[in-house]
Amino acid sequence: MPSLLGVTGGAISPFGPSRLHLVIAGHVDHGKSTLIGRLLADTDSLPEGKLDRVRDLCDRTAKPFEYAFLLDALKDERAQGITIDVARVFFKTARRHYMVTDAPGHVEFLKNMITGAARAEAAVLVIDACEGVQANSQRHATLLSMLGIRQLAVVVNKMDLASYRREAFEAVVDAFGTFLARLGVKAHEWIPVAARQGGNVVARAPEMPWFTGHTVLEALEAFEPERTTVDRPFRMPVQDVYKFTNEGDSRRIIAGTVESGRVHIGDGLVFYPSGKRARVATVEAFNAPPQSDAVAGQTTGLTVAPQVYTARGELVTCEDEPGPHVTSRIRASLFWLGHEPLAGKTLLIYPEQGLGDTLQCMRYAVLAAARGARVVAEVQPLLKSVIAGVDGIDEVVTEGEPLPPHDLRCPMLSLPLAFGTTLATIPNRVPYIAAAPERIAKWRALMPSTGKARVGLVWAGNRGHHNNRNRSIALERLLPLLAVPGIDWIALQTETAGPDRAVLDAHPDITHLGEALLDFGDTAAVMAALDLVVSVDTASAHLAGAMAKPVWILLPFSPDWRWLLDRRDSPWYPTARLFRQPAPGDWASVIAEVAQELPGAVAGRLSPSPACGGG
Ligand SMILES: Nc1nc2c(ncn2[C@@H]2O[C@H](COP(=O)(O)OP(=O)(O)OP(=O)(O)O)[C@@H](O)[C@H]2O)c(=O)[nH]1
Ligand SMILES: [Mg+2]
Repeated sequence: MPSLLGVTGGAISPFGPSRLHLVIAGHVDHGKSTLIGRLLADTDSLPEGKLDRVRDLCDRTAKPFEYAFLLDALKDERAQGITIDVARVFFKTARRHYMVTDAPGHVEFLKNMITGAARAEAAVLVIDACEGVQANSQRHATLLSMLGIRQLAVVVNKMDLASYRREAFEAVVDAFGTFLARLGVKAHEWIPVAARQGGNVVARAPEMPWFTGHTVLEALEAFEPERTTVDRPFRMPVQDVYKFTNEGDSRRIIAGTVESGRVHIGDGLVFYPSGKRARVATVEAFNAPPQSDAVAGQTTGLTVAPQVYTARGELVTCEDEPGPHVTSRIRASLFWLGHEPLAGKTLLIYPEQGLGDTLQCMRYAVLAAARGARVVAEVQPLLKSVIAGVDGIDEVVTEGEPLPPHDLRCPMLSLPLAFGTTLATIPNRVPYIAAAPERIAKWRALMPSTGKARVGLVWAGNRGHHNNRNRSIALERLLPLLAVPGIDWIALQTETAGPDRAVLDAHPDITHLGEALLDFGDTAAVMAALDLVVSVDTASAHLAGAMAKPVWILLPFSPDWRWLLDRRDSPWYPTARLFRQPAPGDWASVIAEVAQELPGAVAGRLSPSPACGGG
């Protein structure tokens, strides 16, 4: 007996009490509709003949069969293989009924996704094992958490394309787990799936014997439905008060819709915020005899005794149930993009990307302060000591610490947008970061004091960065620079491994301070005593630029957006010089150019900015 109640783009079918509303979200094409189609097919939930009809249609139109066609009913959806509007499907198991919302994954249909997810009690987020975490995987997770959906299973789909390898699954778990942790969300389940083939949807996938967790269906069965609104305390906002006088009628009816709970004749009521009290005398209904009670969802009218004066806007509650929280102040932190005045407000700025981005965007703190804001900066732990002294910042917290109260919030990389920055108006007064004097003294004592120019060297970025392969250089390739006379080289690289380590061991003439640097406060203190920093595109380059240190930045052919194209200088950092690869992968030309420029530069002894501590 088919248990599919309907496949609709709109109306919800009414269920009995045991039901769960689920939303399937995730990036475009990661297989959401396919997962649901497979779930329906494998639980025998499709109407008689439906699967055959869709297969038939595909044959006749010479299209490969897609399980998604069971959901994607619009002509454009099938033609383009994309979900545009949400579709709702219903199926049931022995345990309960499910309403499943299939959300579109394309960014253009984000608002449809929000509408579809708004009432869900649990979510499944689908991620393609090969494509990994994409923009809308993150957006959807953020929106689900904002909608208050706390039950989440993450499906890593298309495992067949990843040869069912455990490492492919675990890479997604790692990457997305880190993202979710930052949102304060914990997934209940992580499931490797091949939706098209059906592996781990309802039946176990024999190709993945290493996975012993729940299948998708088992995970759904483990979700808990939210308490229904009838189980909650009684709440009815007063919509109006009707007074009838016809034929001696003296009723004064308090009308409204019951938002939650239940009320009976005789119940004691409390009105908020006035605090007035009365008892229910009658429960009225329009064109129907009086009732004995009213429940959530019902539009009703109450008469009370004794008669109290109440008006539209008050909230009716029951006296023996928990009352509402009454306040005249609402604490909210609003997303700020430059429109609201900042005077007298506390603005939280927080990181969303790498350390370099934080260092680069710190320049905006002083601008926010100039508009009258108290600025709280949330920063990565390695940056705390160096950011603490930045002008315009009143308080620094590290990621994960409790946030102080604030009125407005802006992610750091949105600060240029909030301040209307254009190429011509980039705020570039440097230095805006300085090293702490006591740290400078400590590190200066560890520097060579031969009278030669001191040049800092950073050859690799964060190994976790997706573009690290393109922006880092093996230390060995930089050895030609060591031949330039008149220079003491100071290696600032904090992590050194394998071949780089061997080069350092073979070159005691390089002072390697990197591994002793505990955080960027230490790096800043070392930089304060340098004449020049030569760095690949990583956080140290930003730090040197923010300290107004002469810094030469070695860039890949296709550089990060902030370095623009075809120019040797940076409008963000007046003391920076950019050395660009003339062709993809061509570090040899970059290194040759640096080697050629260095003698002249050190002969002139690039004088360090006095504000940075001197060398
Ligand atoms: N190889 C393989 N392909 C799959 C799998 N699951 C889905 N696909 C394919 O991926 C493509 C996209 O699948 P859909 O289910 O339409 O993806 P979606 O997430 O619903 O896409 P939107 O709703 O448009 O965001 C289709 O061609 C599917 O056949 C899988 O497990 N393995
Ligand atoms: Mg879809």
